[in-house]
Amino acid sequence: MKNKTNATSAEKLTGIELTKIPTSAVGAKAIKSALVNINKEVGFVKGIKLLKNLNQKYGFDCPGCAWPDPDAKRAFLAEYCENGAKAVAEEATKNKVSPLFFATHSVQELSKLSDYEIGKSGRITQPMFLPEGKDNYEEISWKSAFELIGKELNNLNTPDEAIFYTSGRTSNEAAFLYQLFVRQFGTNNLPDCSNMCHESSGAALTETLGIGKGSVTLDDFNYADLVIVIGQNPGTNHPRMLSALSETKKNGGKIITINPLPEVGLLNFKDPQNPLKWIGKGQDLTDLFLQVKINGDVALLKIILKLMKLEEMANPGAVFNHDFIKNKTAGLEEMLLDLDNFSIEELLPQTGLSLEIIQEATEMIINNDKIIFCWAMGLTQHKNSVDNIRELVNILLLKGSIGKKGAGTCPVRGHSNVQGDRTMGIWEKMPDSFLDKLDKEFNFSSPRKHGLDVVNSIKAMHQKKAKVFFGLGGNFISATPDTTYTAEALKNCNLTVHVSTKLNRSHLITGKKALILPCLGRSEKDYQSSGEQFISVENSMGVVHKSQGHLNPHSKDLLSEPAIIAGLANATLKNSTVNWTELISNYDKIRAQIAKIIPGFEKYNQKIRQNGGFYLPNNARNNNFSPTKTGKANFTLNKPSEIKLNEHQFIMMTIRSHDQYNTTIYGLDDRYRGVLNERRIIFMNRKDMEKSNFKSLDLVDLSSHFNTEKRMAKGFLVVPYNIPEKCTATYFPEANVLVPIKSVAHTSNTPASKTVIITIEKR
Ligand SMILES: Nc1nc2c(c(=O)[nH]1)N[C@H]1C(S)=C(S)[C@@H](COP(=O)(O)OP(=O)(O)OC[C@H]3O[C@@H](n4cnc5c(=O)[nH]c(N)nc54)[C@H](O)[C@@H]3O)O[C@H]1N2
Ligand SMILES: Nc1nc2c(c(=O)[nH]1)N[C@H]1C(S)=C(S)[C@@H](COP(=O)(O)OP(=O)(O)OC[C@H]3O[C@@H](n4cnc5c(=O)[nH]c(N)nc54)[C@H](O)[C@@H]3O)O[C@H]1N2
Ligand SMILES: [Mo]
Repeated sequence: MKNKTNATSAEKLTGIELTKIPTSAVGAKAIKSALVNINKEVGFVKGIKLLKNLNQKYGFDCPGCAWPDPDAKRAFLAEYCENGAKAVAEEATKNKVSPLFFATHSVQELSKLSDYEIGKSGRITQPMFLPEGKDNYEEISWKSAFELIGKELNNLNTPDEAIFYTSGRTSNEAAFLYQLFVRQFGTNNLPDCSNMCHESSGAALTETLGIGKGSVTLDDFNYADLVIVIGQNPGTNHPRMLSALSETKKNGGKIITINPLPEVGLLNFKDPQNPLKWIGKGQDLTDLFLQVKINGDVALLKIILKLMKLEEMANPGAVFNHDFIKNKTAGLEEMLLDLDNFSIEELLPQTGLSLEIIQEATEMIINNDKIIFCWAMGLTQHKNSVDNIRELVNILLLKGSIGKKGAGTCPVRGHSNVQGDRTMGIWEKMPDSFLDKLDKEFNFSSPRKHGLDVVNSIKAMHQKKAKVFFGLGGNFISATPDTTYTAEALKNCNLTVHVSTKLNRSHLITGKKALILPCLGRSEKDYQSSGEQFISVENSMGVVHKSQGHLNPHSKDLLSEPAIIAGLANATLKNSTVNWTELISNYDKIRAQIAKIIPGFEKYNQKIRQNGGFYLPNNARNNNFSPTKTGKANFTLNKPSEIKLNEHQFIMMTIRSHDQYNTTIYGLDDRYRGVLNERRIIFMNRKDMEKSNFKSLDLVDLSSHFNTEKRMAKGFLVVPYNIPEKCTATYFPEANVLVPIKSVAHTSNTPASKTVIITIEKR
């Protein structure tokens, strides 16, 4: 039966309409879109109540992105964005997936639906079990579910045969308990969504600056002279960031945007918090737009470095911050020398840009001191993504543009608590310093052998070296690369388990047996034996704050994530040194343990009750780089892209539309790119279309090429778009089937899902 399940979204087309691309982002249309969505999913009255509590100090943290909230004043009904409102609506939806739903819909039947249709089925109300050989999920009690998992885990030859995945919505409290359980069970197999997301940023920043997190705070945007937004689409994915950029501009700062696409939000913005500005032209945000080719960033940044070096040689002291370089950094000479190995003539074609516009950008960098670099997946999901980020750090270091107000690094995080989960120990290779403290506090020996990340977990399941998969949130089959290969890997498992709020494809591509454990969402009240609880999360800028839901739970049978982990631990661990039931009776008890182990969390229970939360320590922010290997901030040597395309090949990036949250599809429109009611599309340059003899909306099949391997995704419509030649774009997750499992970034092992080499054939 399960061999016939569909691992990818249905191929059917939904009726595309191409519209004019809007000239500005947010404004009245965004507000309307948010309200229509809320009304449809939850109803108007409950919807407005929800929005009122979103991102307020007494309310709950938006389950959308990790962009921070203002430290001081928060506008009533306004600290959310269109897509945050949609994220909330998605969780609070009226639709329910009950045992009756599962009894009347087989797994195979459900797998034939599109990701959009699967998600819209609604919230799961009861724990569900898919026995071996059966076609339908059946109701199961929590007790039996925990016992079943405990039995399977204890039957393994070694704890390393189990995989424990986390998606970044999990709270600090749940994450801490989870990693403690997994290590008491005996493995470090703790892959997380970060492995596919900002892992490259963490690797590059730890090496160069001694901290894997960004250095800036929200306030720095008020003081910056220059903000460079590279490889990121905030208009869709971090809309509230546009308000921060707007502040930079009001204070006289400038903005450079580096992206293969002219993303609407970055170019022009209408402030949603100022209704007077909803009509009219809006504010131009970008001062200089560099329409770089996909993966041309190292080449571009290297040209900028070479131009900076030339100017400094002609005019000593005019460009470099010599005091900073001398006192704070290591490796300048090698970096400057290495630049001679690359010529501008060779680098320029990789960027697709004119030298003049790069010179203009370089002048803006030279003439300003307080520079912030913001980036996201456009830099982190390439083979040389770690080089991308190290190279931008080189520029900041030459300028001494870090560790001072208005300057520094800003990797813009995705999931709302992905950064906090790492801080809590969700990582397959946590340092011994953390493990030593854990062992001492809980009186056990945690394993020291590094565990498996996402890509290596998939390979291990494929090779039948791992046999139980447990996912705390997320949608593993759809988020990971190489869908067909990953589906085979999951089907090899004895048991797959998902702790989820909503139905997704990972519930349908299963091991021999499967469980769905339904949990409370952010917006819901969480009662434990001592009374009502709150949880806490860390945003993109290292602020830890509380989050408390206000809605009644969707079903009386939901458990909180901490309660699920405690149930699991009680059923699995014999003679555990942890009293799990006691810890979850009152989350203050979990926080008291965190306070003893993790630096920066001293007096956690007291500090979390302060208005707005508290900042974690950040060495780079304080101009201290002592945690690096040299004890100083490190210049590095980096390599441009090695991708060479033949005449028929294109490079493809897999990106998000305006109407999705990762694998959760809110709707079928990509309003800011002028595409309505269709997701199976490929954006192409008109000249490339002419050369290939394609017309607008031609139906094509896509093949990716890696070494000698070929992968196919069928049935996409060609959409002419303003994108550099030889570059194309499709949506994630529909195109993940084309991303080869072995095509990963060096050092971070992140799938290179923004550089897939493809050919395109007309039907
Ligand atoms: N509404 C909404 N919000 C979200 C999410 C969501 O799906 N929906 N996802 C969340 C998560 S987990 C994350 S990680 C973030 C993702 O946020 P983003 O990184 O903004 O998301 P992507 O759509 O992957 O966009 C990548 C951007 O990089 C550009 N790009 C691609 N390749 C290159 C390149 O080689 N060089 C340069 N310079 N640019 C390139 C693309 O054109 C696009 O603008 O958003 C978070 N917030
Ligand atoms: N090709 C390609 N692949 C990519 C990317 C890309 O740009 N291109 N981006 C990558 C990135 S940046 C990321 S972060 C990953 C995302 O990977 P994941 O985090 O695994 O995927 P999501 O789609 O965010 O997970 C959505 C599911 O989480 C569950 N969920 C929602 N809220 C909660 C909650 O509060 N608790 C629990 N337990 N479950 C909840 C719901 O059931 C929902 O279906 O995908 C990666 N994959
Ligand atoms: Mo992400």
